[in-house]
Amino acid sequence: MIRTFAKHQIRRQVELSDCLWRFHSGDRRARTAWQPVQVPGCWEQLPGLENYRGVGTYERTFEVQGSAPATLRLTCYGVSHTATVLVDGQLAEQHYNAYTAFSVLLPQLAPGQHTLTIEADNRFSPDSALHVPNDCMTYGGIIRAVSLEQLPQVYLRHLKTTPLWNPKGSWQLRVELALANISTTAQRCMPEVQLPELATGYAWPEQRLAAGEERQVQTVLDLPTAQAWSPGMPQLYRVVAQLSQNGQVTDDLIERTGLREIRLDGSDLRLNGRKLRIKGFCRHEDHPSFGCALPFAAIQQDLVLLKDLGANSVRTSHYPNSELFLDLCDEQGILVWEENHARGLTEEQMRNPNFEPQAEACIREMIRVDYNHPCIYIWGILNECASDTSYGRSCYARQYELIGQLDRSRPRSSASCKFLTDRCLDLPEVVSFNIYPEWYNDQAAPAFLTELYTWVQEETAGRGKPFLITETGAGAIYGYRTPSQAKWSEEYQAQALRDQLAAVFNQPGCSGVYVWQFCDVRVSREWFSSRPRSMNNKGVVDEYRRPKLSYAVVQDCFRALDNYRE
Ligand code: ADA
Repeated sequence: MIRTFAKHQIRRQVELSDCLWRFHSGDRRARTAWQPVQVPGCWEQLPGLENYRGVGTYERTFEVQGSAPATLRLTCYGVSHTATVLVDGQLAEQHYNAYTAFSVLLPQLAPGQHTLTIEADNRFSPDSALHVPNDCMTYGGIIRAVSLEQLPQVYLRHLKTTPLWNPKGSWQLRVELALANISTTAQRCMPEVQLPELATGYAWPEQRLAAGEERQVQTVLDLPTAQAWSPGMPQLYRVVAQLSQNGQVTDDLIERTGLREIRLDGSDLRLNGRKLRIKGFCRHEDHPSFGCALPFAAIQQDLVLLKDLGANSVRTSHYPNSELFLDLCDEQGILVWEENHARGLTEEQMRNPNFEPQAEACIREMIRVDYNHPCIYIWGILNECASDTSYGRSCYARQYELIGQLDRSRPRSSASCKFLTDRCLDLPEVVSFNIYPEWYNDQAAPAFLTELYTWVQEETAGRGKPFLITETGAGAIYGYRTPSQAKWSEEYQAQALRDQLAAVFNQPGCSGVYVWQFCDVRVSREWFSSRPRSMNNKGVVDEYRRPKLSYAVVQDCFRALDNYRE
């Protein structure tokens, strides 16, 4: 399953999960035995490969229909963490980063059967600046869907929608459509866009594209009868783009939009004019039965629990999440802080020559694919990286600038742990900190937060900006109960979260919180010494989603608070 709605009615798109693939550990030349596996999936779920860090090879065949050669587009939505893609043994594409999609055109494939081979490599090395030994797990495999599309000579390459609240007091939608002529001759076509649920649309004049030409057309649609998207009323509308040639519809591309406006107002974040209160959880894509390749049902089950907890937002810590997850958040009105892939990198790690290209590629790919999701209200970067050094600051500045070029409709932020030393608070629109009073330090939560907030307001350029606590929590081993309330007990975690959340929601000027974290997750073996069970045990549920005592504490707190602060 790629999306929760049909992206095409006309164009033929096939998800390559209709049958098992064959897999063996080692690269494509290795002579290890094949075994049948499902895709998406992680090889850590296979007996004997639970801790395998290396290269794995996936392979299957696919058909080109018809009697003439055809151009296909192959899309991999997530390969962890470095992909090498071959078709009929010929190199087609390579890609780094498990959490962003990539596509490659396969031109003029002959009718009949072809072989697709994908090598996935999850090794740590200087070639990988973002997937490093960490307080989370880099799994191995084809962790999200793979699809093939048969493309016409001129096709709809991209559809971007931006909701606008116009001064007359009604909604508009900017629609940007990218066309591509992949034939060897000039082509004429008629692009149009429709919003069926609103019975409106627009048809552009005929376009003539030279061979190989790519072109963008755009329009702004007035939507006087449209309903807004919000957590309480997540109204979505289909945006259906079509391309006609010689009077026949030859291609289509369907997206969804939600009409909502995120605006900064002093120290407040306003959603459709109302002061937002964030009641959120940080969530890793991690599960003992699926690794990071959670199927639709497992993702939705997590969202069922998050809504039961009274949460209205999820922070995709610390990487872009699957579009299935984002679609479900769009449909259920769950706000998302989505962030590029980085966690706790030192200045030395940020000086890896691969770091900036890989981090910036992740930003480009994340925003390109996820831009249309109304649930995403903010873009985050570089969780707890070296924002307290001048070199680190230069990297933060370039990445904030890049986001600003790609999307001016959303604020930017970064979850920092550089208390009293962060040098980047002038750069983002929203100031965010991860705090663990009563866990990593024994300072009482209110005093710790007041000291931090006062420093930001009095000593930094972050003063007066919206302020979020993007992590707070404590560890608890599921089932460890003790009247002494020792650290790692469920009782201690429950009390710490009670104190931390009270401090956050009593802090004037604070727009809300993300609890660290939703569920216990697997971490790299190198982190074993500070992570009992080689897990990050700060979930309010364990890895099997069994609730700890803290579940009811957070639920009581979140349910008692409205989504808005006024
Ligand atoms: C940091 C980090 C999280 C997690 C957390 C913890 O805030 O951002 O990924 O490692 O610490 O559990 O200590």
